[in-house]
Amino acid sequence: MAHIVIIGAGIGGMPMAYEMKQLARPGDEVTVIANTATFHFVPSNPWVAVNWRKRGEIELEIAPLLAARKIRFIQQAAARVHPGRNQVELADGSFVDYDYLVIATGPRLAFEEIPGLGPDGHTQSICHVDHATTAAGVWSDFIADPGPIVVGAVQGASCFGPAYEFAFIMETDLRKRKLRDRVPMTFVTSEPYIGHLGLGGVGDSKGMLESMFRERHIKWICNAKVTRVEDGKMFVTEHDDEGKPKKEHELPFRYSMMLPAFKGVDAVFGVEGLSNPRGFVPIDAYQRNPAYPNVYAIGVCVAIPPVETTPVPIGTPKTGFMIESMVTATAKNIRAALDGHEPGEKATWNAVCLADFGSSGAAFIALPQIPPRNVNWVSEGKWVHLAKVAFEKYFMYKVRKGKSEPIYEKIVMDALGVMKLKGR
Ligand code: FAD
Ligand code: DCQ
Repeated sequence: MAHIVIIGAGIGGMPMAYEMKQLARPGDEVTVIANTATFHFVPSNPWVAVNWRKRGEIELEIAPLLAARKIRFIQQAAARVHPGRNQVELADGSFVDYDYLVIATGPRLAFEEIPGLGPDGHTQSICHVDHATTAAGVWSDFIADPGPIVVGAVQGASCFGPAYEFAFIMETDLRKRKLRDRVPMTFVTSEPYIGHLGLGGVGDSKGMLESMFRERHIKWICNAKVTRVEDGKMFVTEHDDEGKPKKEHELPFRYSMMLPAFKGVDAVFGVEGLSNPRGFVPIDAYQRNPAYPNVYAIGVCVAIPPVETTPVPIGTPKTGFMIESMVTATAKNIRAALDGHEPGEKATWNAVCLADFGSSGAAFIALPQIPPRNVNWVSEGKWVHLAKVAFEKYFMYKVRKGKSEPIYEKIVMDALGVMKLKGR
């Protein structure tokens, strides 16, 4: 009988544990190692940061959920993966043996790459619920004494959607409070143009988001590198199309949230063959690490090349639908390996996403990720805001009930022509 170990209990890790348990043979053991007691629905962090959600509403205790499904839970950080000896070293110095390992650790937030960036410096973050909770307190103070906002994503970032979401969400909150007139807003991004999203744009995301920025009086700077942040001031170098410095900006702010670049977590960083120079885990078409084929990776910790070269380097986003597709493929491929078969399931790296803008939102489908595409669609409207709230409730329900993808989700997705698994 086999021991399947999953590191991480987030958007990828929890569904992975459920799907794996369901697909494993009766005697196989499934174990989750996570450094937190709670699961968080990360896409709702922007709402936490403006006090539209309390953190308790988007978090669930992991231990009882896993215990109810006979999945073992070790609440500790994985300190190091030793793929040569099929072991995970835990923070307390003990070791866990595995036959199959699934790495689902999400990003390490690389604030240290820019002096003054991040919650230990002078900008807020929404990437982790702890940060969003801190940001919510700072937002309350800001509301009492507003001033300029700088929001966006730094060089090397890959996750741009939440930066746009948060700009529009703050803007909506300020308008509701009749404070918008006191808050000049600037969007600073390493993308070559507004709406690139790390995807080379989706539909006319450039036109749509530029237009929304214009309508809401949000200025923008593209091809931007943030060189340093001081208390209340961001130093930004704007680059030309060749990637040469074009203009220096000193942007005063009273509130700032910037998406950092992501790296892989320390537990895999520098492990020969297991991770690339940024600490991301390379995988083959079947989610397996080429050097250690009994090690699989899913979610943000996976190495994916940029969609195209840009003047200021940026990465490609890994969104929820793609992650769920990786989960399903991995569970099926591990089951095939258990049965002594070759893997057969490939995830489809489609970007399907709901982005919330406070009272409206934008839905996009990019299929495949790299243009030109068969489906290249973006649509804006109030329905997306409502759909995102519904999706949050649905995902929380799914994690609470231990469900892997139910049939009606598949019907909706099939109807959209977005297949999670290739060739199905
Ligand atoms: P995570 O959900 O971050 O989970 C990682 C887990 O691993 C966590 O439980 C963490 O505690 C644990 N962990 C980390 N290191 C260790 C260790 N050493 N040992 C043990 N455990 C460890 N995508 C969408 O499709 N739609 C959206 O609307 C959307 N919004 C987003 C908003 C924000 C603010 C961000 C940052 C991302 C958003 N994404 C969205 C992208 C993506 O869906 C999320 O980043 C998602 O959380 C990634 O899932 P994951 O499982 O890879 O990582
Ligand atoms: O897992 C998802 C996730 O959480 C990480 C999101 O964040 C909110 C998502 O947006 C997934 C899968 C998504 C995509 C959800 C797409 C729903 C599409 C419904 C479209 C209905 C059209 C009629």
